[in-house]
Amino acid sequence: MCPNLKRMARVFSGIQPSGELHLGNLLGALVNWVDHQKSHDAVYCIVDLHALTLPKNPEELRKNSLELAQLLIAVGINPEESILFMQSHVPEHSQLAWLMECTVSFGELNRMTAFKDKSGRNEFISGGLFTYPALQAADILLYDTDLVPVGDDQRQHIEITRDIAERFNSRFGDTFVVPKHVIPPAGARIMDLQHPERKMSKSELSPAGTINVLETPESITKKIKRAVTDSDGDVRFDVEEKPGVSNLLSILAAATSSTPEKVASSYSRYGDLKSDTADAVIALLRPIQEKFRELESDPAETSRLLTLGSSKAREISSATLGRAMQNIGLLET
Ligand code: ATP
Ligand code: LTN
Repeated sequence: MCPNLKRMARVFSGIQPSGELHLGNLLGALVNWVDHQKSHDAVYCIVDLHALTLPKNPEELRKNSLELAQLLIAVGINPEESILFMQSHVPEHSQLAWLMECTVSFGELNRMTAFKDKSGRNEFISGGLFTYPALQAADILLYDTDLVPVGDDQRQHIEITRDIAERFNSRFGDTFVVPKHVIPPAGARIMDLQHPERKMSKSELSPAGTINVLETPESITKKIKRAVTDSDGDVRFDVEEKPGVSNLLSILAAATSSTPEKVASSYSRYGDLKSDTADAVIALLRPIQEKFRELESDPAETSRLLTLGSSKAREISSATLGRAMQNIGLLET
């Protein structure tokens, strides 16, 4: 199929089953995923192969993968209307990834800040961690993706995907749609509550700084009350000078569909800002937690939905892979 055929714009995004889903994932990415379903053809992938780039316990990986699928549905992804699937269930991802590895240069991979971050923090650095962006490019390009909703930390990975697609198209003829990223205005970068200079992250061991989507109201309140602020007592959005307070303003703004600047103008005391932020987060998470408990009791239904997702995904991905293999000069079977 020609990738330029007129059709509804397609969004694609991915998330790793690498630990518990947190508020940064929800506000930076998933809220946007749910929104895009209304006006786009949406494809969402649990990138379990990407999770293997850092050492994982097999049982935990399996459990996290199923739980993440249930959480995504609980957040509002509709697997009957959109496509929701596991990356490892669609072999075209690994197959196209090799063509992508051979299209990207060592120098380009070497400039990725996510690799520098993660390789600096881990003892075992796999080859896969280095070539990770090639697999991510394959994920995106397989679906003739127009838009990729992600948090701010993924900007560089989408840029490299665009570079790979353009290089492939110019060497081998029109093969891939060149995608654009979509970064949400509020919540694009939710920071750790204890270390507001670094992002809230699944793989960073900072329990007091991370709010998980399944966390209890008591624990959420406690963590937000203890969040690091500063001593000048002024409620103002200023990421450089006041990272802790600005992070709370971003969270409250994203949870209430406002902007951090607008939210800041309603507060003069850190205590009030903290208690309203805790209440807004609890209210945001309550319905998600309730829906998750329902889904958790029926794992067979989740498996059925994932099988449906991978079969819909393969219809699209096999056509793109075939086109790429042919254009690059591989002999047909
Ligand atoms: P890891 O720490 O293992 O890299 P992660 O918590 O960064 O995991 P990912 O699976 O890499 O989560 O990301 C899923 C989505 O959530 C991506 O679109 C990413 O941009 C977004 N995201 C992750 N952390 C944040 C954050 N702190 N603020 C905003 N968005 C975020
Ligand atoms: N690298 C991303 C996860 C990811 C992704 C994707 C995001 C893998 N493939 C394709 C968007 C599109 C991350 O670490 N958040």
